[in-house]
Amino acid sequence: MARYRFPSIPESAVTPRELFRQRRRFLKRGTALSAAAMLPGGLLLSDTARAWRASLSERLDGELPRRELAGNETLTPRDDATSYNNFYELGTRKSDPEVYAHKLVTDPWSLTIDGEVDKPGTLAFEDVLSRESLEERIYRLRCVEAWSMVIPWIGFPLADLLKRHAPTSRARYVQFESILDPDNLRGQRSSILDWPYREALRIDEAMHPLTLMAVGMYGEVMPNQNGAPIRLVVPWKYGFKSIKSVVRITLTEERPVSSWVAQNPEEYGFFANVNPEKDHPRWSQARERRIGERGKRETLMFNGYADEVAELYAGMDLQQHL
Ligand SMILES: Nc1nc2c(c(=O)[nH]1)N[C@H]1C(S)=C(S)[C@@H](COP(=O)(O)O)O[C@H]1N2
Ligand SMILES: [Mo]
Repeated sequence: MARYRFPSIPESAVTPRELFRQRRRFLKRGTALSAAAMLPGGLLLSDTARAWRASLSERLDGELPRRELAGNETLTPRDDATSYNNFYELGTRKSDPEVYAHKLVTDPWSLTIDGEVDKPGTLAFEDVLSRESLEERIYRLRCVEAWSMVIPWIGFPLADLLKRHAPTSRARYVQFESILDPDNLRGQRSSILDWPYREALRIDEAMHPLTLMAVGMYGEVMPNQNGAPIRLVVPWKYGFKSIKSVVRITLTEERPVSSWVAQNPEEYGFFANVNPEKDHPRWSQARERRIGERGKRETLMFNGYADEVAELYAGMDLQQHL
């Protein structure tokens, strides 16, 4: 297997990051004046909630290694990336996730890692965070609906987390599960999907160095509408694979059935690799609308990550394996 290398791009090439920093400091000064642990609704944050938010935002203020992995394409404005979303638990309109973001309860949060691992466990989110080194990565995000963005994520490789739990030799797939909370998540009262939202990767895809668990974006803690407190980001696959608000990761021997495959296997495949040569049954995938731009862009094979990931699919017919 060829060795994977990040493209090396000078630090100076892209630096909107100082801008996020300044903005964050500004926001912090503002909130320091209000009662420290009060939420807008007058709810009090639990101690554990305060622990993970405070320690994460402190870490985000420090210098994080950063990698530009979107060919220096312009970042999508933060306001677009947080107001035009797919997060069906909060509603199906693009504006719903921002409007109902406060309905996603992220405090406290825990993450379970189980199945084919020698060291299963359920950890408080702050304990997951404290084990990992964070970095910033700029990736393209391409939705199956033919729109795209360029987003600066903050997170850590999924491989780092999985290795700590010692996958067994039988582990061939990794399944992810989102939060199930129909009392608060209005979308879960409708049956568009079989809840909780589930996704899965083959183990080699999950261990690939580009596969990220993201806990922030644009230099800040992950906004609820983007999948707080922790979500998957797989930049060479259609966006629906990048499952939000993950509560459980299960390693399996058999290939799991993800929510979209269960809903419509003709339209949504297990692999869901971005492929401009394979159209969706109802529309072309050859081009995409970059949010914030006029006109259309050509969609790139594997969303522009072919040099890094094409070898994972060597010998597979990509017209057949959706
Ligand atoms: N739990 C959950 N994860 C999800 C979704 C969802 O509805 N629920 N939508 C997916 C889709 S279709 C896309 S395109 C991306 C969108 O991520 P963003 O809103 O952060 O841009 O999230 C993915 N992850
Ligand atoms: Mo999507």
